[in-house]
Amino acid sequence: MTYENIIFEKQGDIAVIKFNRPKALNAINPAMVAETNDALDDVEADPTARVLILTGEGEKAFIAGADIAHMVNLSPIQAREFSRSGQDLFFRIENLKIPVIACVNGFALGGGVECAMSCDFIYASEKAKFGQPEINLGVIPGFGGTQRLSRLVGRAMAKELCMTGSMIDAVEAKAIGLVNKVFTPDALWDETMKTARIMASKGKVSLKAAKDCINRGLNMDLLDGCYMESDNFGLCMSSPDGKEGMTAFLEKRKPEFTGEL
Ligand code: DAK
Repeated sequence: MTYENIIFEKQGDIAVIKFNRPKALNAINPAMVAETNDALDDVEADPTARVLILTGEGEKAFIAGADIAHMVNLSPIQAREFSRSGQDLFFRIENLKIPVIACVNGFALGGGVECAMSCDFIYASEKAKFGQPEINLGVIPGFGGTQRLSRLVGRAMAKELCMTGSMIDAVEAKAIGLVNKVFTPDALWDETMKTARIMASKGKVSLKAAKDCINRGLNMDLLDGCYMESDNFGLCMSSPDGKEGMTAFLEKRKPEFTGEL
């Protein structure tokens, strides 16, 4: 597939998807959803891809939301389909078998912040702005925002953001737990890559197990979550990388994780 709405590349074992409609501040349209799904097929099929980074092309935006020009004329059935296609994509990102970092370089609004929240965590530029402005358009978030935002920042803060449509800057986004770290615009990419490389050097099975346990455990009670953790712990122990990690420690050397299953 030739991509027109994203740029997809590999930098060593790090896969990168850049949303690429800078003239429309990278607003999400159906073609961008389809291309991103296609790139994710490649990422999933590529055993050498260890971490995925999502970011926006251009200096202004990560994603400024769903494409309003596309949405304005949708029938209710088409709107539901569009909403489902975005939700399915974001579930796919959330459950991807490798870690995903959102590198938010500018506006992350509406579908943009919803996309970022489906990643494992968010790094942001000092210039980034976050918000769920759908209320200003007479609608509500349609790509999971009411659900993921409330789980991340709590229901009162999620309500304030969804019910006022106000934007917050990166420092405030960090203060409420939406963003992990904030960097100068110049440092953002290098710092994101640095963290991606750290994760890429770890064992594949244990990365996936940590991701699954935290994602799925949040929807369980503590006891069931801890039982799930025990099962995953056992799985990691029996993986080649688990054996290598512990053997390397005892032999006082650096582990060499191969990602072998
Ligand atoms: N859609 C389409 N075009 C957009 C866009 C968007 N979300 N955001 C920006 N653009 C376009 C602008 O129209 C403009 O195009 P031209 O006029 O140059 O052709 C270009 O990008 C540059 O934008 P501005 O000139 O406005 O740039 P400024 O720096 O002055 O302002 C801004 C930047 C981000 C504050 C402003 O562009 C803005 O407010 N944008 C809209 C942000 C927004 O409301 N985002 C949320 C979109 S709604 C659902 C499914 C999904 C959703 C809801 C329901 N169902 C189907 C039920 C999700 C909804 C959303 O995400």
